[in-house]
Formats: sequence, structure tokens, C-alpha cells
Amino acid sequence: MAHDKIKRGALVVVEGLDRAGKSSQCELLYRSLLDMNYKTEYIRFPDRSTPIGKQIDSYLRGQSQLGDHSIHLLFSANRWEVAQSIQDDIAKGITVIVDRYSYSGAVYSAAKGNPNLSLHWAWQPEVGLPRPDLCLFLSISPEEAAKRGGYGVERYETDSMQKRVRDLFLSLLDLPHNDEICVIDAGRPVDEVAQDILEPVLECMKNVDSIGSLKKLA
Ligand code: 2DT
Ligand code: MG
Repeated sequence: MAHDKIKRGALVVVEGLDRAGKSSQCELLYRSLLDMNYKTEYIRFPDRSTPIGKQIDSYLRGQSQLGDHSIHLLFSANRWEVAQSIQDDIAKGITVIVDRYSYSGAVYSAAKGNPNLSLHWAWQPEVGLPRPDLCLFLSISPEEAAKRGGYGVERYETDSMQKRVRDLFLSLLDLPHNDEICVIDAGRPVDEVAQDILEPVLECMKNVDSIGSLKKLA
């Protein structure tokens, strides 16, 4: 007897600079999909709730010191510890929205300017993680970001770091294997940005069958 195959969920990542509105947009997207009766999960990285996440949280708050390579690998491990559950959810037909992912992972570490920590090195621990079906990059100019108020007090929340992060993000977007990346102008009113995000996400969810099974980052 033939069983109806469950349509898999989509893996949708939202990336961008601090203050681009990632978390607000993820929340809105999550609500919209639930309202449309889609099975949906919303997760974020770093996930500060796990033992590894607690070490990351302490580092970001400046309460502990770690070498650039060590903290980098902890951020990556924090993704690997939920990689299987993401795959399981996707297989069950749940669309998973992810606030920051491997792109932030590679870019923030490489932006520190450590001569022994290149963008290439930083990407390697990400290889093999579930590959997003769609990565929405929320782009915002430094001027627009500045209008949205000051930075917080965590590590990386400085002008010079944000500028290097922005340049590195833009260089990642040019890579040929990153064709799933969609750039969104996030310097506009919240509901306009939300509408611009919802369209490609629904399109992606519709197309997962033709994309085939979830791929891996290479
Ligand atoms: P939030 O402000 O979004 O909580 O992020 N970061 C994040 C990395 O350096 N590597 C990573 O892999 C991830 C996911 C970006 C806290 C900071 O952590 C940085 C900002
Ligand atoms: Mg932050």
C-alpha cells in the first residue's frame, strides 16, 4: 500500500549585522507561518542554554577569557550539538527558522584580525552541518544601523568590529556555492521587511520537493 510521503520542512536561516532586526524578523516570520498552519520551529545561535552555550555566554559577557580558536570551535560545537535534531524536525515536515548560523560563525571569528584565523579556516568546522535551503541576509548600512541606537556591552559590539564583519559578510555573499543566499534591504519599516522575507520563504517551502533532501554545507 502506498503511503503519502511527508513533505519535508525547509531550513531557513536569517543572518546579518547586529541591529539589522534579525530577531524581530524571525519572530514575525515564525508567527506568520504558525498563523498559516505550517509546522514551524524557531531556534537561535548561539544557543546559550546548553553547557557549551553557557561557556559562550560567559565569554561574550567578558566574564571569561578564551583563545580565538577555542571560542570559535565552541560556537561551531554549539551548532553540531543540535544538527541531528534540526534534521529530524525537517524530516517531520517542520520548517526550522534559524537566527544566525555558520555565516556569523565564520565571519565574526575572522573579523577579529588574528593572522592565524582566516575566513577559510573559520569555515572548516561548519562543513557537514545541515545546509540552509534559504539564507536571508538582512542588509543595513552603517548609517542606518547607527540611527537604531548604541551597541550593547558584549564583545564584538564595537564600530570597528562591525565594519569588518560587514565587509566579510559581503565577501561571503559573492562565493559561488552560496546561491541560496537572498539579500534583503533591512533598513526599511518592519512590516515591509517582513513582507519581503515571507515571499521567498513561502516559495522555498513550496519548492523543497524539487530541491530534494536537505543538503550539507561544503
Ligand atoms: P547574538 O547577539 O545574536 O546573541 O550573538 N557569534 C554568533 C559568533 O561569533 N559566532 C557564531 O557562531 C555565532 C552564532 C555574533 C552574539 C554574538 O556572537 C557572535 C554576535
Ligand atoms: Mg547581540
